[in-house]
Amino acid sequence: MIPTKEEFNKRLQKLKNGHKKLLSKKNKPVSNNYNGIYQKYKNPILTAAHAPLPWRFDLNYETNPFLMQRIGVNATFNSGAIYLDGRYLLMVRTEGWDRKSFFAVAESLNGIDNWHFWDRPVTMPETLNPDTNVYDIRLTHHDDGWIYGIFCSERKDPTAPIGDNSQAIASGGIARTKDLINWDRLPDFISHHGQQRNLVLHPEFVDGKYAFYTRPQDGFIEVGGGGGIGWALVDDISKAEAPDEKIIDKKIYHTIKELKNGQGPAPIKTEKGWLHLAHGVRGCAAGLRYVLFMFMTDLEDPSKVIARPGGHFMAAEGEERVGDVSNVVFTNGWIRNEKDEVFIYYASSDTRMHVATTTIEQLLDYCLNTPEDGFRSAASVQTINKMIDGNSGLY
Ligand code: M1P
Repeated sequence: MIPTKEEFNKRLQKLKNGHKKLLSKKNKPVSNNYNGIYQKYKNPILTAAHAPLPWRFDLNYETNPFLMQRIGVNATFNSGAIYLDGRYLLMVRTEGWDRKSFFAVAESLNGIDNWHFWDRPVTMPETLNPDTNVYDIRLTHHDDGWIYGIFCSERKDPTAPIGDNSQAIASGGIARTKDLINWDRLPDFISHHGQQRNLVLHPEFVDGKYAFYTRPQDGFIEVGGGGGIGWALVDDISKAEAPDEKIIDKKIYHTIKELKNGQGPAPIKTEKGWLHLAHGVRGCAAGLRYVLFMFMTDLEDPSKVIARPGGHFMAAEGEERVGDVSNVVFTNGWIRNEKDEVFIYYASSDTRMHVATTTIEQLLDYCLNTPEDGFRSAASVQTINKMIDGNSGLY
């Protein structure tokens, strides 16, 4: 039986109340995972259920008397981030039931809870060769005055054999804006070193040029001979082309970045150097395991690594471990506010968004005083013993 208008209105009210309750839910720090480095929070900050109701439901009784969800959001993850006029803004990779990702801006006043999406998703202009899928945007407020969005643009590989729908080509999409609403799309980044994902724009000119963190890869998933975090200087961002890419952080056997690694958000400038957050990937029987790690580069030469804390900075824990692509934490957005607090926006298992809070001081301490990876079990034991010796009489 078709519901009456009265029943429809009741269902709609219930839906609205539930959505409002979800969006206004307070978040609390997790109390049992102290590490002194950052603070995780109990609830994800954005899930598929946070997507506005008018994006998903036809709210007209005449055309949708069952109040059916006509369009679905599957996941809200890998978000770029920016702090603008005292507002914490995320540019969220929003994935529909149709598996297409698009960008949508969500806003919060405290960076932790009460996130709500702007009324409409972002209309990102296409190039003459339209993207099949766009995702993982990094936002950089550049010295030239523009806010750049650098993202992965994916298209089917035209050379794939007939019937092979798995081969794709990833390249770096570039767009710029002043308000996150109106975007100018520039030509895609041209790399001479294969495909590109995890392309990030450095916020300052270096030697008068635009500087990019790159991630050259031979294939779409397998990086082959590529796979490290690269560095490339570009003369003209309106036709960005990088003949040279130098690897500044390579993948290394038997580490958290054995298979591949990629720069996260644009680095943060401090008086002691640039703070970098990145992801490292290794393979195991359960598939690929993605964790976050940090490093620092020199203030004058951001391509020179000056600190390499060993091991992972963050890994998926508890419920974070399960999702569409399990055992993954990924970040492409963080925010430093005027109090030097840092909000790390990370996604778990390609499904939902979380926040972890820390400070510039803590991150510098972490990067400068965490032992480096010794690359052998015996070296790890030596490092622990050194710590135990130093702790003598203190415990
Ligand atoms: O599924 C995990 C991640 O895989 C890719 O990252 P990378 O290029 O480093 O392997 C991306 O598709 C990313 O969006 C995804 O979260």
